[in-house]
Amino acid sequence: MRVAALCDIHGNLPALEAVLADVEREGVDAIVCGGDLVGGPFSVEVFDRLLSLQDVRFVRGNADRLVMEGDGEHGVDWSAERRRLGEPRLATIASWPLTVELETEGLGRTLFCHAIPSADEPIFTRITPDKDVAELLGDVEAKLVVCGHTHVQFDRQLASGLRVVNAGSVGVPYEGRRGAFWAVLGPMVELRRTEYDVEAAAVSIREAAGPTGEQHSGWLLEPPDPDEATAYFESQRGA
Ligand SMILES: [Mn+2]
Repeated sequence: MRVAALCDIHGNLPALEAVLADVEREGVDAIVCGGDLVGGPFSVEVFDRLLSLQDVRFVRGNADRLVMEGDGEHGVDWSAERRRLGEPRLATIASWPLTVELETEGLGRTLFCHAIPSADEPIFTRITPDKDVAELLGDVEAKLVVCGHTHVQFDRQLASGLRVVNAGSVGVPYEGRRGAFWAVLGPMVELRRTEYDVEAAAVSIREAAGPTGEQHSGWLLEPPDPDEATAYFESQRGA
């Protein structure tokens, strides 16, 4: 099958709608939502939109876990998020696994996770040494690992032969240019960027999300540089 990987949407509904239009044109067989659906202005709408689609699989990200737990950092009012989402949606989020494995056309066994297969927070980047990435990922029988979490796309092959792809972030990319970032798996790995009306999205996000909306809309209008984001994440590794 061919699969679209959509990670780190973070409640950005305008970005998701634009990506879903592209996904539809692409004619994939399934969507994997790679974690961190919530933690943003339109989490309820994003959740309901994705749950209304056929052939969507979910893995749980750290933000999805934090909203279940009802607290945490990242400048998000998690208790307000919990109230908006309500118990039935929270129960669904609680049921999401850390990994989903699918057989993708031309690429073989493909393991989807948010950060690493065994946990939703550890960080690695496109410049993390192979041996450190291999250690974090642990024993992987799949040929390809697809993750998100750090909001910077990459496609790399470890010395072991394992291919590791970061699909990037739909809702809060750190790519130094505007858009929504995602990936198509099968028969090739395609790192994709979808353009949408970021100016309009920034206005609606600022209005919807109060103080945190200011930060979120700022990230959209002036996207952080991927090299700077990568250097920052490297400095946080193991810290
Ligand atoms: Mn995350």
